[in-house]
Amino acid sequence: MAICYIGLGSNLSNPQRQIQLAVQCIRAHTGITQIALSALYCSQPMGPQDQPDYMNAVMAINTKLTPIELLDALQAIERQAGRVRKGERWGARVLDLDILLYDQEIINTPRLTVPHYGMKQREFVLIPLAEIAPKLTLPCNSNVSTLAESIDKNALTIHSQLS
Ligand code: PH2
Ligand code: MG
Ligand code: MG
Repeated sequence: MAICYIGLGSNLSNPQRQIQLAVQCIRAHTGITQIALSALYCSQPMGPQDQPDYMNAVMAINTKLTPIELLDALQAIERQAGRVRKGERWGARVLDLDILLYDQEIINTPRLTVPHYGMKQREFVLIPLAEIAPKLTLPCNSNVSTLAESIDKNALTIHSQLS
């Protein structure tokens, strides 16, 4: 069993509903058990500014899936939500499910980079992550709360609690 952290994001087609549905799909997977779920946060878009604000959350899970099996499962949920990959970097999306951490593993393959390459620079990842796992340390030895306290909040706000 591995402990993993998943970043959830959406800024199209009722983002709050997309995130709540994705949470339910992840919980429904037989190989995954939820350990913790952050609040739902409203965040300013990172990247192109001509796109709607995002909703973001982070979920902690226990899983018997391998990293690639987990990636396949999350991408299937993204597709089910109607996501089409347009290739625009940091562009608008119906649903984005990112593996942030898989235990303390470091994975560098063409399909998968773990820890997520941008997580230490993103307030919409670090702050929800610190909410549910303040004592967590990354493979690089950085403490999540310390990173979250020193990052620019960029107008990040708690929108609501997920159920
Ligand atoms: N995801 C992106 C690009 N920009 N901005 C916010 N606020 N939240 C995201 O999840 C996000 C983003 C691509 O994955
Ligand atoms: Mg992403
Ligand atoms: Mg992604």
